[in-house]
Amino acid sequence: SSYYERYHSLEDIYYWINRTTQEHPEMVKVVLIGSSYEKRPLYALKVHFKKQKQDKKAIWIDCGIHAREWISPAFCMWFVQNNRMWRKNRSYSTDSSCVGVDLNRNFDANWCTEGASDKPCSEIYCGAFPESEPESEAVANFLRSHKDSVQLYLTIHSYSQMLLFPYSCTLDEAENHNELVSFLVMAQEAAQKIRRYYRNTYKYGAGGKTIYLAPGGSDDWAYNLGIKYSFTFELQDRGRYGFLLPPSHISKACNEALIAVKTIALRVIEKT
Ligand code: 0X9
Ligand code: ZN
Repeated sequence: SSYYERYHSLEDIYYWINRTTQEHPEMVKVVLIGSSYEKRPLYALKVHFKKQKQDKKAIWIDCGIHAREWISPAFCMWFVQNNRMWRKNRSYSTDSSCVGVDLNRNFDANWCTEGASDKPCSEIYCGAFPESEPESEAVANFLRSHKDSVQLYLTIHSYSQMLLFPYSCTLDEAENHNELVSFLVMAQEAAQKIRRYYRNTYKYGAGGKTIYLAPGGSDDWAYNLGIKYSFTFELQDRGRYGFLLPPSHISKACNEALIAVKTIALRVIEKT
């Protein structure tokens, strides 16, 4: 069971309060509001779910007024716990209280067209302009300055078990037909190896046609930059656990991805 599916001693909870505030100083603040009859500190955690300039409206929740009701403090910890399903980065925009840009919509490849959103609250928010985010800018800068040596660009995501290649930012095929054919051949060979060695199925194809239109992705951007071979890997699984893939599945998921990387890399070496 996870940390939050167990009951914790007071000492543990003090430690947890400390760790949580240190890990997320912008979101969680600790306020000492007094002490118990036995002189133990009473802390309030001030949680900001959105950007706020001053103190705005708030909810008070207390847990554990009755000592034997252990589920009550467990709920307070559960409540504060971060959103495991968060997708975007953590940037604040000036004109919205919603947090985060989808970094895989923030690259300069048909930026913010169909398949992305200009609404800051969207899960696929493209940001204010291409490379507006420090994370995408850093990756783009590095690749720009190393584009002559980087022969193969791989970006690893989950889930759905797919090997995708350009384009995702348009339904048009990659302009060079020969390149398109080599993408298909490489992905097919990689998927066949995964099937043979790990008995697992991976789909493959151009992103836009295989899953959906998604402009502003790093793979398309890198390909347009001149890195000839560019793939998005969507690792395990196909939806049973989804983003919550259990640790016991890590080694198989990684080994099958590794065989795909090796297969594709070997082909790239042959061609260059
Ligand atoms: O939508 C995405 O960014 C990727 N799928 S995910 O479920 N991991 O979010 C697919 C990316 C495919 N490539 C591009 N959109 N460029
Ligand atoms: Zn992803």
